[in-house]
Amino acid sequence: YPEVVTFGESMGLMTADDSRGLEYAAHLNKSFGGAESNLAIGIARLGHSVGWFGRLGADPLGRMIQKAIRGEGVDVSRSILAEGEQTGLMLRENVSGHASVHYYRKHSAASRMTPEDLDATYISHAKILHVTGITAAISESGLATVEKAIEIARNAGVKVCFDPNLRLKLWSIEQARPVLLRLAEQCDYFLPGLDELSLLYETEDETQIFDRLNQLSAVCIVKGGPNLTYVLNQGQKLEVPYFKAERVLDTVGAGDGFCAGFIVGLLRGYEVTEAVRLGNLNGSMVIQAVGDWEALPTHEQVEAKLNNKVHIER
Ligand code: KDG
Repeated sequence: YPEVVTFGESMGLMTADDSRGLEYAAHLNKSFGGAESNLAIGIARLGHSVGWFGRLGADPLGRMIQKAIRGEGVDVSRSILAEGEQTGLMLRENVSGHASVHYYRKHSAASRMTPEDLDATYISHAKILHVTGITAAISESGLATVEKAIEIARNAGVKVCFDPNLRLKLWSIEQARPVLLRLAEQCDYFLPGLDELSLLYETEDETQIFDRLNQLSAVCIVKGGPNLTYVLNQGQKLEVPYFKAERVLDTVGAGDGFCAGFIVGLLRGYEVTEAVRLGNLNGSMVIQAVGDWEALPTHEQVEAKLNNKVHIER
């Protein structure tokens, strides 16, 4: 059984890497994305065992996604290719520095995920279960699946990591708030961004935000501070600085890369701040190339970066 288990919606991703945008671009670049599969790929590249599952359509996109995730060394044995259902899709463009995403995922196979799709034995044998608020947002049965998975994990003593991944194109803040705050109470590690917390707690006042976080039993890791990540652990607030990225080409996936590094740090028994440091490093590397997961580093690349090793290609 894998050390980490995660699940969620992965979708085809078509990007207009053309300043004319989706409306006028002649070609689209084809890949896929999904917060949880991004994370799973990140963990596999760092050399740890991880399982990702989701409901995909038995269609070309679904097969492409399942094969690609498997090819990254992630266990996909519990994922489902559902006959007669469709894999979700997202389209992206970046016109004059303005990035936007368009989802085609209503009634997708993933949104039909139900608690019956969960393999309780598989989850119970993991060390860490990672879930995100995206699965809670896509449908009522998606939310029920997240809640059931958390219950299975908690009963088995499996640690639960939760990234709210607030997506306001999927639900309103009024719909999201009670659900995400309830899930935050059920996890061991809560991994929100500072911008998400402002919306969830309806304040930009950081003192108030951190007071609210201190009421949670979870260790809270707050991404997106001024070039640093905050750690709130048993009433203590610590700051872990970012690694400077040599260039920033695409920030999508930074949070998932962060969570992958952080979880690997936990698996290795690092102190929380050390695990956050690995998360920061991982996040800083994924943003240096276009794509949600393609530039996630391997263990060797992370080691080389930490030891400032010069790499000679030929
Ligand atoms: O965190 C990156 C994800 O947002 C991206 O890969 C797509 O999962 C996705 C979503 O729902 O937006």
